Amino acid sequence: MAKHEELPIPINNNLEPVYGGGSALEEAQLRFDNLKSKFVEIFGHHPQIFARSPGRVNLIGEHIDYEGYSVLPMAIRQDTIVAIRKNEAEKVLKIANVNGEKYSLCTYPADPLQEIDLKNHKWGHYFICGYKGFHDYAKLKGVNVGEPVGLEVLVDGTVPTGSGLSSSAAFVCSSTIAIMAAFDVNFPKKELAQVTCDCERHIGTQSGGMDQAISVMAKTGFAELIDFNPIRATDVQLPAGGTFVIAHSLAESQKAVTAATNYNNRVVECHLASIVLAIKLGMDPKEAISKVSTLSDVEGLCVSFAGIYNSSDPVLAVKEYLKEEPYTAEEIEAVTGEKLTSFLNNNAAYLEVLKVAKQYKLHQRAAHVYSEAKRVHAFKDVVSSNLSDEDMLKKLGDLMNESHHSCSVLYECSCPELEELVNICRNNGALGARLTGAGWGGCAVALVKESIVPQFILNLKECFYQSRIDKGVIKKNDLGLYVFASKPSSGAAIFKF
Ligand code: NG1
Repeated sequence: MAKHEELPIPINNNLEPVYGGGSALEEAQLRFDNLKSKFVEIFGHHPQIFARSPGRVNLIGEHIDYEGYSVLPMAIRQDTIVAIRKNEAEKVLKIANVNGEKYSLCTYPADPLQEIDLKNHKWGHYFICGYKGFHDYAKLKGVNVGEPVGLEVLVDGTVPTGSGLSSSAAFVCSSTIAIMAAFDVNFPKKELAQVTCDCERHIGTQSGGMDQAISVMAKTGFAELIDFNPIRATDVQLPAGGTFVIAHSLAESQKAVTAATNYNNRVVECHLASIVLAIKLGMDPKEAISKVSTLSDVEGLCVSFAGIYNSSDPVLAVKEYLKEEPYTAEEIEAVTGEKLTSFLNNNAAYLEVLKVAKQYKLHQRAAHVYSEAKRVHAFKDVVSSNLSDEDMLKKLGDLMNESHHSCSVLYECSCPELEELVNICRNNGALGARLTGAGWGGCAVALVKESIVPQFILNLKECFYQSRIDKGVIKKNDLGLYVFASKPSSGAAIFKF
């Protein structure tokens, strides 16, 4: 039987396989009905096809996907649905949103080689990202999709934006899949995960690949261990009796705006840490610069070093060879023998980082990445062990707490609101709680015994959200959008009715 990741995106003629039954199905039916009627209102005819892709919550494994390490997310029920129709008569891409007040109609030429105007940010850019990604990949695979044609598109997204729940991946993946289906093509899931990850470079953001992989490959009822190079998904059955509660810190993480000091800065620090480690562990500087770019590239050398102490822990090499005090660019250049601006100049985003960075915390970032990578496997080992559900949940909670500590202290990607929220979760009975996603705002995820979930959510409302409601930061009626329990949901799908 073909492996799950090698299968194409499933095509359904009804909503049940994706949305299940009960109120979730009813809610989905309403959204699809609304999409259909709005599509007719805007474009004058019915859509040809629909595609959906979900957001995700990362349970453990933060800021390590771009270092080549496995992560363990699950899909959430919130998703983006894209309704689409080819329009052979007009070579224009028209992208509308059901929330037209917030997201006004965007139009683009049908030319897949167009450059995206990054200075003038528009929500529709994410669709064009997928459009370019699809055409690039079709060309690479020798699939003839003919002359560019117009597309009419209507989008409905329920993944909260800027919350660390991958609304952008849900949008890019559902767009790419809708475009693919409109052209009557269906690539295997793992190829789509790669295409949708790579195409984000068109809008100037970097992506580690986790979000797209889980959005495309998720299965109802399972979290997934996602490996990279090559992309692979392994089902992880979570223990009974535990539920993940997702809670928004209400600090919005503006990834694109803060990239140079936050997300991309950490990518550069890890890159530099890996080169310095490689050189200190005996590699020729020129070779290190050309061959090493992630901490996983240099893990083998670190593990060999640890062998001297009868250990296999790469953190020992970090402790030995990377000083705890931050490095200046000059200090790193003294090791590499080459200017940072010279060997990182093939990536514009890196150059932006170098312009604003005053120092580089190599020790802390590498210690986080290696220890977090280990915690992901420890998490997977715990769920596959013979422990009782009770003991399993306790151990998983401990790993989540350790992960948060590492993100907060070593990787410095937390913020005061997330610290407050994580503490409130723990004080109200969570077995473990941590920031999830990139951090610097966005959501926390807490592991909570199923039996106390309603009370837990009430307590969060009282201890964290009430004061914010009183100050008018959020509306009382919107609370359900900011704090909710989540079960592992299904991945991307195409609908033809
Ligand atoms: P979010 O939280 O969606 O911005 C980002 C990256 C992930 C991963 C996490 C940190 C994108 C689209 N997503 O997630 O790949 O690196 O941060 O673990 O860049």
